[in-house]
Amino acid sequence: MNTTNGLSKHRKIAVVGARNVGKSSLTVQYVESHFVESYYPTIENQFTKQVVLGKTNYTLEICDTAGQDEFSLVNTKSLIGLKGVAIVYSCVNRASFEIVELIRDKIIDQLGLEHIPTVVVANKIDLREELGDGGDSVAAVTRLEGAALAKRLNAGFVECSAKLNVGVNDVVLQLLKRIEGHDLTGGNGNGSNGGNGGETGCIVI
Ligand SMILES: Nc1nc2c(ncn2[C@@H]2O[C@H](COP(=O)(O)OP(=O)(O)OP(=O)(O)O)[C@@H](O)[C@H]2O)c(=O)[nH]1
Ligand SMILES: [Mg+2]
Repeated sequence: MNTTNGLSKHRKIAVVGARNVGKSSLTVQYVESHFVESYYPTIENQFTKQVVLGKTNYTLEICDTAGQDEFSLVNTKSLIGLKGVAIVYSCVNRASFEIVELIRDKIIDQLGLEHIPTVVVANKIDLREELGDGGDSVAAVTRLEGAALAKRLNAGFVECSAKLNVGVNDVVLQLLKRIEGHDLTGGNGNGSNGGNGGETGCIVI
């Protein structure tokens, strides 16, 4: 049954973050519904997926980027027309958490904006659970720490596991809602409102 209005809006999003945090695994889990066990460092990959939010069809262009470090910039090509970013860290790798803000700052600098709709994503929660809550591990990043950072960045926050397919759809749902709230208030993506968008359901088709 198709209840949408037949229009499809194009939205480009990028998946960024340090190396080896699971950006490609999350993207592949979201788009192709399977988990990639092996590690192949990414140069750059594009994916597309149709999503319905409320009564609107979206064609999502998802840019899976090469992992960043303190010194790298996201490829300019990935940033052209970008509407939102998912910044991924591994919750069992503190260094990857510590560069989230820097990565965000560099992206908005490169784009010449003050704000871009953002979701901070804590991946690999299955491994933190294996460590036993993460509270005692220096490397592990707790949910509270992740949520506090996201709040400070005026971003959404999702904890997930690409391996177990937990929270993966929620990353896109939250980001799309933020993009739409942002577009409604900021028009061309220049506003400063992180926006929650409408409380409509998101169906992945
Ligand atoms: N246990 C567990 N392993 C994961 C998870 N997500 C990814 N991995 C593993 O972590 C490794 C790195 O995953 P990738 O998705 O390639 O990481 P990436 O961020 O794309 O890496 P770069 O492209 O180099 O930046 C792989 O061996 C994945 O199988 C997860 O949620 N849980
Ligand atoms: Mg990758």
